[in-house]
Amino acid sequence: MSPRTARFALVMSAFVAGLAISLAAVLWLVTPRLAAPGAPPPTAAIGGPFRLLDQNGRTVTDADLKGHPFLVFFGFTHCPDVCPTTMFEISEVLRELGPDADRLGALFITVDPERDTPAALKDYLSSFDSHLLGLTGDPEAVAATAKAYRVYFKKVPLDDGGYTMDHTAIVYLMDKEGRFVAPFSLRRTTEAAVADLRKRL
Ligand SMILES: [Cu+2]
Repeated sequence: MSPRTARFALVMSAFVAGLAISLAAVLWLVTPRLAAPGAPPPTAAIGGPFRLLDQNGRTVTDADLKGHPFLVFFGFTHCPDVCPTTMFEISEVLRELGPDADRLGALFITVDPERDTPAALKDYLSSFDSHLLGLTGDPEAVAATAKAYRVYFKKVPLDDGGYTMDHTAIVYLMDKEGRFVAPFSLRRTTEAAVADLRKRL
């Protein structure tokens, strides 16, 4: 082989190897994961039992929500933008639902129980629709609930000595049995969001 042919062969084999790796990656992504026979559907992996305190200091468990579909959002009252925006948008949906809002649960679960006491949640939620239930608890109970919903959160120190929280910002729609239905999109008109919820009531 001339040096030129050898170089060409080398480049070609690197190209083919790269192609094979890409193809394998694509196949891995598009192949549905095989579940064990009799295993619950993957959506069952989101949600689960919890035992927390609401903004009035009352104990609320997942059992209290049985029989009603519900929305769940994890956040914290010191959040500068995402949480207040989401709470505002959910409030718009609840208002548009009118009396039907009584047949739906809407949970704001804090990822910052250190600062978000029931009293802090009560104060925060006074700016939003009164159907919203703010939930907190001891850090272990909150962390277990977040884990059940596959919610990521992390304390991030700020320059001023305080801290903020990084967190998953998905609104979950759960059915009457407490099973995950789908992420609930607020990137649509209030009417469209309400029509989606009415189907579940
Ligand atoms: Cu937030």
